Amino acid sequence: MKEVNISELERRFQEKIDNDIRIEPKDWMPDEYRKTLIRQISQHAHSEVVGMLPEGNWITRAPNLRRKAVLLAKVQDEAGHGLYLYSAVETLGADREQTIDDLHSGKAKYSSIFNYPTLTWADMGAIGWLVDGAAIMNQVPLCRCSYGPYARAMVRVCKEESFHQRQGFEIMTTLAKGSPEQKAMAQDALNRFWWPALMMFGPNDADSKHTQQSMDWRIKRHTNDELRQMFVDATVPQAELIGLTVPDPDLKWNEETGHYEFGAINWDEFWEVVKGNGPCNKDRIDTRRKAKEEGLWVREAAMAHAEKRAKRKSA
Ligand code: FAQ
Repeated sequence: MKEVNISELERRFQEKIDNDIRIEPKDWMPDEYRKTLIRQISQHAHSEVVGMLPEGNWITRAPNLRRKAVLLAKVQDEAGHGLYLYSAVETLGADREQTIDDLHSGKAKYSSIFNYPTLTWADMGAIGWLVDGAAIMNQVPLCRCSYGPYARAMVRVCKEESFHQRQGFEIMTTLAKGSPEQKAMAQDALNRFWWPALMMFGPNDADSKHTQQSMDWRIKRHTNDELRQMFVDATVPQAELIGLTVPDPDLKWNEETGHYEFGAINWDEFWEVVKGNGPCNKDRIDTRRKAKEEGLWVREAAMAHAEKRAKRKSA
């Protein structure tokens, strides 16, 4: 067989990327491309799984049966997203258990947003509307990501996130139209989740160490700031529609650019949360660790059952 040197492989790889031909698991890829994908997709998977916790706390306290059933379905969808994403990480040669252990040891990151507490029912509305809204803004372009398994997982994830966003907006609309106390609860949830939702998009472009390379590889199709701006432009009119106020005194429409200008993000707070010092970081990781420990007997029983069946089949 003809020997192909690395620079030729790299040239062919980049040519595929430039022509929007998907990279598949068995294709040659540079180590750094593989590493970047493992990092981003595993962080994304962890975010889905940790993201179940703030909402999971409200399943037993949902105000009626319909709300309970819908929230339960949403949280189950998030578990499903985690599973597709962990599978996508495995196609890159990463070990799923190791990836999860890295989350539990505090080595791996997950989205900053899930380290804030959910204090009232209105927070379920704010999370669906703002957090899923931000997730969709970020993830729709990922459906065109250059790595096939990630891009395909995103198609289904985005369909489900879209339902999640609508359920959140519907909760907020109902509360905003309700009693003065209910409207105040919705406003309070918006006040607490607005800025953390803007932080979800990651640091400003000038401070984002991975964006340029990820754009060159067509993993990311937009920069963090571009996506954040798209989110603000889409969401401010929604808040106005339901009579809520975005908690930003510097927010104003710029007629010339056709975009909203918004105030400064507290990046110190963001990095503190990312470093593990947010209000709920410790609680979230402890809960995940406990779930793994307490689920050990289920995994062992499933393995024993599978081994027994395999033995019976081969006998
Ligand atoms: N939180 O150079 P960049 C969801 C880290 S899913 C924590 O800009 P990149 C569904 C970043 O990892 C939400 N860390 O990095 C749901 C990097 O650290 P590293 C999750 C953050 O990768 C809804 C460093 O800062 N979505 O919500 C954050 O180019 C409701 C420098 O940053 C995804 O994961 C942050 N917010 O851009 C579930 C989408 N931002 O790795 C339940 C896929 C940045 O060097 C309920 N991911 N960092 O140690 C992405 O699009 C990208 O990875 C970004 C970051 C945009 C998150």
